Amino acid sequence: MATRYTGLIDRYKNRLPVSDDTRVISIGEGNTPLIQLQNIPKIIGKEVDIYVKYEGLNPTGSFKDRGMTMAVTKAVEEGSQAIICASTGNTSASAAAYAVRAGIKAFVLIPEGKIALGKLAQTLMYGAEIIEINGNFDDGMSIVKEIADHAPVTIVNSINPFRIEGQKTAAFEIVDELGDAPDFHCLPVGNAGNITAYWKGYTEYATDQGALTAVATKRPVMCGYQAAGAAPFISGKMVDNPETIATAIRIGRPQSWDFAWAAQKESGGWFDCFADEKILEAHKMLSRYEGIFCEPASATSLAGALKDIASGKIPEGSKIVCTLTGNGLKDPDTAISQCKDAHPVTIDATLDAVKKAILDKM
Ligand code: AN7
Repeated sequence: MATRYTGLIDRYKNRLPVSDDTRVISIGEGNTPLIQLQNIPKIIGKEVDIYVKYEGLNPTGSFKDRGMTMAVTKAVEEGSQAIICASTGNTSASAAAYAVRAGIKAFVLIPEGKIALGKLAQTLMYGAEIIEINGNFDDGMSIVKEIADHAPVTIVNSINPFRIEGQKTAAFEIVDELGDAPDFHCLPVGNAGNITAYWKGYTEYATDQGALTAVATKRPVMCGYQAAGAAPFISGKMVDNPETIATAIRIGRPQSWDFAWAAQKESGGWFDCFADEKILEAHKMLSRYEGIFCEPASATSLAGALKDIASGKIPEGSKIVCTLTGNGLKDPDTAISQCKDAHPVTIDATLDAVKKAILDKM
């Protein structure tokens, strides 16, 4: 029997709002690696079992593809000819790609000068209609929420419930691989769609909603981590001028505010926030100690896990999953600026010179 993987909608169609007649818009998203960390637990000297869900290996390099396959599939099913989103970069890249696949138009509102280079490159290549605004993500989001009354476009931000449906499959994959839910699930929080989606996925698997039988005996404690300059879940109120080097989560007015609080409360979890330096430290640790290159915002999940493991809030013996939401290649500028300690050498193209260069470094 052929086993070609054809995307998360095909894999989880029993638990998603599609029928046999639905034309599925897929680029093979999902099925991303759940990688067990080997070196970082030794370095921190704690008995913990940490996995990272490496969402940077989705077709456009971020977890957004999970929600986008579902949102664009439904938009097309409903006869939509165009989609729109506000974005800090990853949603726009994903929307642009899935619009191409569907043969419809994508409009993306992005904050001028605040999009990581790789995300801009992708969105340009996919041929989306890019609208740069003199404002931040939250400004774009508030316009997008009104635009559907004025133009024939479908919103594909995570306020579109089909986005959450698609993204919940990441929790399914984790439980399917581990055999049960982990004890703790750590993730970066920006607009708060993803924490909402994971909680929905874990809940469905633990409570036998959907077409299949319950596969998880429990749900994890949900830990949501933000950048200190963009941390409305820590201050308990919306933030007007969010700032962080982790531009993906430079968001002050999360749309899934109530859902995220529900996930935190129902799971017995918590929110915390980190200075940019701490986020970048975790970003570099993943590359230097595990060979895993994620984008800065993604590393917020590990920064949080490490702090809470060190304090004992996450006890030894725990099984922990950290979502790494996007690929490191998304933000080459921040990556390069993180590597001032690297000293590439330029030498003559001769055997002797190369030999000397190697022996000098041994
Ligand atoms: C790498 O692309 O909001 O809490 O417009 O790109 O579900 O918003 C991106 C969000 C974490 C936060 N990590 O997830 C956008 C956008 C990365 C991200 C988040 C984002 P949510």
